[in-house]
Amino acid sequence: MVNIQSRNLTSLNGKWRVILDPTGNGDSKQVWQEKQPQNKTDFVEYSFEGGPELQVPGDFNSQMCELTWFEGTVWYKKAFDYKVQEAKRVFLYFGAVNYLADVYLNGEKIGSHEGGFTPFQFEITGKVKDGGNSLIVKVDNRRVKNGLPGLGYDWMNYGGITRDVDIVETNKTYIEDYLIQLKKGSLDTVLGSVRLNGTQAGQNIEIQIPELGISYKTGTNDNGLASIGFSSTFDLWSPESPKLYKVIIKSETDSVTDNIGFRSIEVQENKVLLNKKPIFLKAVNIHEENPYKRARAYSLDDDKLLLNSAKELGCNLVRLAHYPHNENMVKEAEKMGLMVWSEIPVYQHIEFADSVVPRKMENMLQEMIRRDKNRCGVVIWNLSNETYPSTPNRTDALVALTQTCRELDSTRLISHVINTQGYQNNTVDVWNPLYKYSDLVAINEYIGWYLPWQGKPSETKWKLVYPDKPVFVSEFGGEAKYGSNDGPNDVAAYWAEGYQENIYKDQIEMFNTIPNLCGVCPWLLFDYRSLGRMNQMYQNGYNRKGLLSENGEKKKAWYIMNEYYKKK
Ligand code: GCB
Repeated sequence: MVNIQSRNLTSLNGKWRVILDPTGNGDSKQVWQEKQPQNKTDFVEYSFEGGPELQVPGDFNSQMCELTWFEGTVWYKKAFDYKVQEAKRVFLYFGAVNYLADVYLNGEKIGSHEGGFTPFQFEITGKVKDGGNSLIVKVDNRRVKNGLPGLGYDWMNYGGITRDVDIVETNKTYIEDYLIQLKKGSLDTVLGSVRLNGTQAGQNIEIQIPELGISYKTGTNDNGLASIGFSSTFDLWSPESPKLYKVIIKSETDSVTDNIGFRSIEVQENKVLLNKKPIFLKAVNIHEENPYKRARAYSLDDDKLLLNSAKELGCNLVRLAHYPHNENMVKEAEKMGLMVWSEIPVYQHIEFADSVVPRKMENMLQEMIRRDKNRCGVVIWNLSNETYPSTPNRTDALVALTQTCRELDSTRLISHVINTQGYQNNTVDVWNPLYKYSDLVAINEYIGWYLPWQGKPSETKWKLVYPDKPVFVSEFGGEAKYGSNDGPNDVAAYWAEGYQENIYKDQIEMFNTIPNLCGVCPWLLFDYRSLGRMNQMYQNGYNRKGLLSENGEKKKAWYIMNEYYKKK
């Protein structure tokens, strides 16, 4: 895999021709061969010519009214010119395609990918031609029973080539990967690695951080791998001072530049410590949707809209739910001083009994970590959300995944989000086998919305199975339609702003009762599209738990949360 950071990219973004294929016939007709009739008696029953065009990147649902609710196959085609350079290797990079992608170049299949939210690439050296080329991508966003996510989820299934497509050129031996982050628990020692790909495996390597006068030299072994370790005095990255340094990674045949920050994140004595100091995580949940465009967010402008609102709310962390968001989102959050919670779509209805599921989870985890492991802003890898019941299949698979995650990256916190805690006699009973393996006890609870309060919020009792771990309320809230007023005599009614506001007031009272509370995270920033939400009066295909409406209007609960964060 090429790390595309700072490389010269040839963008294939723009208009692509498409064939909509709701019947799934394109495979049997072998659409990717792009046969052209040679004479009038040649029968070819497909053609990209004459068909519609779609913008890439972008979800297809928001681009054509025929596709609004579509879950199925769309064939995409891009014709492009290319100049082959003998000395170069060439890769075709996709930021993300939701959900399955089959990729064909000049009539030949070059690969497939499963998973809607992580990047993938194929080497096309020797396959891309001098002059005209034709790239065809079959995109299928149908829900898959043994997919991630599975069949049921509470967000809009935006399909298509939703992120950038680029051609990346490298030298014959190139810097395939690097890790440059502080060692776990250290404020001054960098521990990492550089990996080369190509025939010239043994090379001199230099890491430069000009601002700090660092020029660290090492070399790769016969497998192209070098370990890195050096110390310095860094201006540490934090929400108040999100300092990033220009870092240059050089080999004899390649050079890559990145902007990297240095910080430590750990859990000690029931607390989350950032740079060795306790920090309260003032978070908000965000879906990757531009509410104004009613479309999948992908551009820097989309990302800024979401992140600026999180900042305005008073947050220092964003939970990017429920899948890895686009890379700009993570980079921009880091620049703005927002810590990032990143997660894979292991969400609710996962088919753990199917033996392919653990492999898929691990692939996605690797792809997420691979992309963002140098982003110091990312402080938490979350590996699952609301997986129940606690069957042995589920627990074994997620414990194994946690171990893999620790092997891939031991520097960040790891969590699993649970929502099956008990709640009786005003006592919350927090347990789950996965908490043993998590750094945080992350709880989703919707008291006041899906279930009634059982006593005064300020008198809530807590039974914690791991009293030595920090507790994070990763979701809470309730729905309100902006502008919907309370019932007669000011009695707040379901869906009214006042009702949601009361939930927030009660929740905040309850937060004071939670031992080891290290942060809270309302569900969520903006109202968002979710077709399973069927109350036509108030929801109409929207989950209305936003603190902001889909038009950006602030609901009453926004102000309650904003005040809470100001005081924290
Ligand atoms: C949850 C899920 C979140 C849902 C939310 C809700 O527990 O994690 O994805 O959308 O509840 O609105 O019910």
